[in-house]
Formats: sequence, structure tokens, C-alpha cells
Amino acid sequence: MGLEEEIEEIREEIAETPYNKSTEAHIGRLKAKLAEKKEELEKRQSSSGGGEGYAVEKTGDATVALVGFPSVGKSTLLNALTNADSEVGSYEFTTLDVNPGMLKYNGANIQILDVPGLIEGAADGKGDGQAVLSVVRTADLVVFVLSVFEIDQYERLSQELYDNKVRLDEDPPRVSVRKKHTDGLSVNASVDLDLDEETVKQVLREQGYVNADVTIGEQVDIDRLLDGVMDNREYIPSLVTVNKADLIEPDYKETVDEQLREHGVDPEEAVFISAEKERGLDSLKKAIWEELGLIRVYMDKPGRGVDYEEPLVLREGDTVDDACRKLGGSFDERFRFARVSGPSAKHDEQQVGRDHELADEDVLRIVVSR
Ligand SMILES: Nc1nc2c(ncn2[C@@H]2O[C@H](COP(=O)(O)OP(=O)(O)OP(=O)(O)O)[C@@H](O)[C@H]2O)c(=O)[nH]1
Ligand SMILES: [Mg+2]
Repeated sequence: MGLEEEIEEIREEIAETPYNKSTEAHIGRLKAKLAEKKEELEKRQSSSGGGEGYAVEKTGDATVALVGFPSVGKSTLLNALTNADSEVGSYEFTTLDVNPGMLKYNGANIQILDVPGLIEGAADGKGDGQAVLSVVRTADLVVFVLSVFEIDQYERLSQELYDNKVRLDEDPPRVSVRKKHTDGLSVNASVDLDLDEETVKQVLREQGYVNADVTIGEQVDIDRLLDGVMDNREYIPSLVTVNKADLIEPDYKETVDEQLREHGVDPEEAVFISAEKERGLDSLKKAIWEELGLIRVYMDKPGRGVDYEEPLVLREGDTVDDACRKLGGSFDERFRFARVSGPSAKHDEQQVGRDHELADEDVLRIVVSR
């Protein structure tokens, strides 16, 4: 039996097995086995050639992937947002390569990648989908581009990404596995797990663990447990933009909102735009900025004053230490202390150390030893 058939058989068995306490461990084992086989298939496909892939160098402060079916207007949007000049066509699959562009916003350089239309079955290695998906996996944010008349495509797109180990808008599971040399498997959960210990063990055994300590810090189902064990999932935030909004009458918007809700998207969070008429783009840029969690830090340079033109772009949660590292040079070695004014400071010119957490629009001066 070929690997593909094996995978299909396991899938069928999972689908046919009713889920209850007595079958839970069995289903856990099947799901772990399925994940293993899919991994094997993927490895085989990538080693048997499978084309060049789309090596796109990541540059700038963050990278955003525009994901959508053919002809929804990704290239038009890329051209409207950035300095890029991506081909736009009224027929499908105009773009067969990944086109990068750079969006300048709030002093940050945000790389936007227009990737070719995702097609159904891409995660199973059909078409060029696999290469497309590997580009998406490296992005810091996924922007789903939907046409106002094809909201249902959202479901297929997100399923495609899920099948390709991309987890959207989720934190990584609080699951860790530590191998040991003897004593078999032991499960330590800090919550009252719904899953049986035996299910957890079956999943681990099927993944090849014989002796290991498993620590679980949240209520996980089998799929999320597997995500935690597999350790090769990408956790990426996402947002939805609805394009071609110029084609609908205002009273049709309620219908589109309803369709978004049906697919689990909050219409308040979706950004309606017209890439062609360049409408709604400011809201989209702002949403991208916020989802990326970027912050601006204005450097106060000795003798030159505060540089408000080209901020240092960091991420929410970054500290003075991260700022030093991004600045490079000898800041790191010669650091004595820093002075911060603005949102993160208790008062102007507050003296802080390396571990001080910065906030958007702080002014930072680093004092170094000579
Ligand atoms: N009315 C309207 N048409 C648009 C809008 N954005 C794009 N289009 C049109 O939709 C068609 C497809 O646009 P593209 O930007 O080539 O779409 P794409 O998603 O890059 O398509 P592929 O490269 O084939 O995946 C073109 O004819 C565009 O002019 C929009 O906001 N409103
Ligand atoms: Mg295109």
C-alpha cells in the first residue's frame, strides 16, 4: 500500500470512529499516526524535486503575506500599498511567482508578499501550492484577501493553511516534552485534563517517544496536544480584508457581514477596501500595523536631538535590551543605562536598565561608557 492510501485509510478510520471516552485513546493514536505519515509524505515530495520554490528574502521590519484565490485583487492591492509593480490581469493566475513590495508606514518598512492564488489541495502537494504555503509560513502576518462576492473562500483558505501546519490567531500550546533515558512516559498536567492520561501516552508513543516527561499547562484537545508535541507549527496572526467593495450597493453590506459571521469572522474586524479605487487603504494599513504589534521608538541622539523621522521599529514587549541589539554597533557592550520619556516612562527622562519594556512612541536615549 502506498503512503497516500495509508493516509486516506487513517483519515477514513478517524472519520468513522465515534468520539467518546472509550475510543479517545484510539483516536489519539490514529491522529498521531496520521500526522507522522503526512510528514513522511511531505519529506518524500520535497526530496523528489518539486521545483525551485519561491525563495523570497525577508527584509524590512516585518513580512506580510497576502493570501487569496486567483483574481481577488492581490496584485492590485500590492501595487496600491507599496512601491511594487505587480502584474494585474482580469484572468486567473496572473501571478505565478511571489512578488514583494515594501509598505512604508509609521516609519516602518513592512514587506508585503503577493503570493499566487492558493488552490484547493495545495497542502497535499498539488500544483505549486506547496511552495506558496512555505512562503506563507515564514510571514509575520497573514492577510486574507477576499472578494466581496466570494466570502466563502475564507473557509477553504484557512483550512489549507491549517493543513499546512499554520495556526492562525492562536498562541502555541503550553505543552512540552522532555526526553529521558528510562522510566517510560509520564504526564504532568497543571490543569484538570479532559483527555485521559492513556490518550496522551498513545499520542506520544505514536510519535516515537518511549521515555519522556510531558508537561501540559492548559486544557488541550487531541489536535492541540499534537501541535504541542510536533513542534513544527507556525503560529501567525491574521486579518481579513474584503476587496472590490466598490462593486456593491451600501445595503448589500449587511449580507456580506452575515456571510463573514457564518465563517467565523467578525465583520467589525474585517477591513472593507477597494484596491482599484484605492479606498479603505488607510484603515488596512493601520490594521496591519496593529496586528503586527509593531512599536516606534524615537532615538534621542547626543547632539542631534530626537529623530522623529526614522524611528527604531520594535515589537510590543521589546525592551531596552532589544533596542540595543537592533541598533547594533557597540551599544551593547558600552551600555550604562537609558533614559526614557513617553508612554512607558513613569516620568520624563526616567532612568532605566536593559530590562525596561518599551512602548509605542517612547523617546529613548542610551547612555554609554566611553
Ligand atoms: N471593481 C474592482 N476590481 C478590482 C479591484 N481590485 C482588483 N480588481 C480587478 O480584479 C482583477 C484581478 O486583479 P488582480 O490584482 O490581478 O488579482 P490577483 O488576486 O492578483 O490574481 P492572481 O494573480 O491571478 O492570483 C483585475 O481585473 C483587477 O482590475 C477592486 O477593488 N474593485
Ligand atoms: Mg496577481
